[in-house]
Amino acid sequence: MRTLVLIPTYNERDNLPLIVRRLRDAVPDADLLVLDDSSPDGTGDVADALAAADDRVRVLHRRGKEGLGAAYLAGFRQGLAEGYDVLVEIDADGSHQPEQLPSLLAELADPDVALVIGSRWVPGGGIVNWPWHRKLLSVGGNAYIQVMLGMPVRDATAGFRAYRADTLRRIGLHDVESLGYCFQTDLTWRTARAGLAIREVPITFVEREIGDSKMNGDIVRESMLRITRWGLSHRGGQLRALAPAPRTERWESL
Ligand SMILES: Nc1nc2c(ncn2[C@@H]2O[C@H](COP(=O)(O)OP(=O)(O)OP(=O)(O)O)[C@@H](O)[C@H]2O)c(=O)[nH]1
Ligand SMILES: [Mg+2]
Repeated sequence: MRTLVLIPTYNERDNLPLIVRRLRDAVPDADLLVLDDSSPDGTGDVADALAAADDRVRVLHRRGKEGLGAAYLAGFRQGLAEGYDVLVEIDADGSHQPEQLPSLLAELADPDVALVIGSRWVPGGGIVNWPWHRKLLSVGGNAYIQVMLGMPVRDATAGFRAYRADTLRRIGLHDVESLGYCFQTDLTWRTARAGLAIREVPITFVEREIGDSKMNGDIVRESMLRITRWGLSHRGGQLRALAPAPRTERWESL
């Protein structure tokens, strides 16, 4: 399967060479596409140098910081146009370990599987070096998603994933509005609603050692708002389906 690994970057100058080297070792047959939002720290130049030294590495330079979702959408568009079979998402900061990517890709060998998520919250998965408040945010966020959307997924916010290209074509990307990390939940929800199979494999998430997090209050608020909206519409639909048919319809059928 032709595989394209998408690596979004914003100020990851020191992390990018490390993740690219680890990916080239772990999945030598995959192509890599760096999605850089004109990082002020010069990550784009570092990416260009890596691309110049290796035919399998390319860079998509974007105008400015537009959020993780927008960067991935641009990468998906390019990967689908180029005919890749599998599109992978991975953070540039070392939190997702390239050495665990083959175990995600192995699950896609089953043609019924549409999306594989590297999960922190299935048996065998875990987190190294996260402070308690980040764990709480992840556990709480996933619990809220369960209550509102009822998806059979333990780690719907996870950003280490492998999509079958067909899945992205089927779920429709033209009207995705999520900008921040909510993008991950959004696409998980679309995949589940399309009736496609999602599988989770355990991963160990390692907190970044170099550079700064881009997580902020706006990102959390966007997730809360959108998930609440999707949940109300979903649960409302379930309630309407349970309600008895209106009287007039019963008279008509007499
Ligand atoms: N192109 C692009 N990449 C982004 C943007 N925001 C975040 N990223 C990248 O997305 C990945 C995840 O972002 P992080 O800042 O590590 O967020 P996080 O993993 O939730 O936070 P930490 O655990 O603190 O690292 C990293 O590779 C970032 O460089 C963005 O607006 N545009
Ligand atoms: Mg990170």
